Amino acid sequence: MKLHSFFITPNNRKVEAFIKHYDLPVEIHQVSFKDQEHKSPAFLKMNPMGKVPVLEDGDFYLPESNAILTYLARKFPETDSLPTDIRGRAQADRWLHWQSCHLMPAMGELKQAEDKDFDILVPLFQVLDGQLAGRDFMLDKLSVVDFAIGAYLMTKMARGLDYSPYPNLAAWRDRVMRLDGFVKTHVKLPPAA
Ligand SMILES: N[C@@H](CCC(=O)N[C@@H](CS)C(=O)NCC(=O)O)C(=O)O
Repeated sequence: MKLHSFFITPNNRKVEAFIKHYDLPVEIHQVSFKDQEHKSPAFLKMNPMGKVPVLEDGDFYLPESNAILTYLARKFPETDSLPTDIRGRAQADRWLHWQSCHLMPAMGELKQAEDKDFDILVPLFQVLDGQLAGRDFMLDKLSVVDFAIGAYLMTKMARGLDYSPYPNLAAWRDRVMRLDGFVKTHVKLPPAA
């Protein structure tokens, strides 16, 4: 199995962190953005969107980071990282969709904005803080959801935010940052020239 990735972005890092955390037998191939490898005909056969990550499992190609996480969780059930009961699974899906539909667009908008108004994150952080009250992880125990959301709160921009008004979120973020998978995928970039 092979993951086509570009380590620096949260959608890729969440999958790389999951693979490394559970030491899964998945080769990680870093796509060359510089050479536009992700727009090549061979790559577009795997993902016509021309985006990473993509998981290659034999003749099966799967784009979309959260779909990859749940596929890997089911392929390797020993990770015990995705609930199997109908309601638990629905809650996992709910938070994965929340990450793609609410957290990612807000973070993306902020990244582009010249005058950064971080207030856009307040309702989202309040929701996370509420969910994490009395819980160590988003779904009580470690799951794909912690990887999906965690990666977004470890970007360069997210590292500069003040989490002190959200104590449950702050404690969870510290906990998740210390997971093996995130430690192993932490990249220190040189300061911009
Ligand atoms: N919803 C997709 C987003 C994938 C995505 O936007 N990938 C970006 C990197 S995070 C990419 O490949 N950008 C290169 C491009 O669009 O040319 C996912 O969760 O995997």
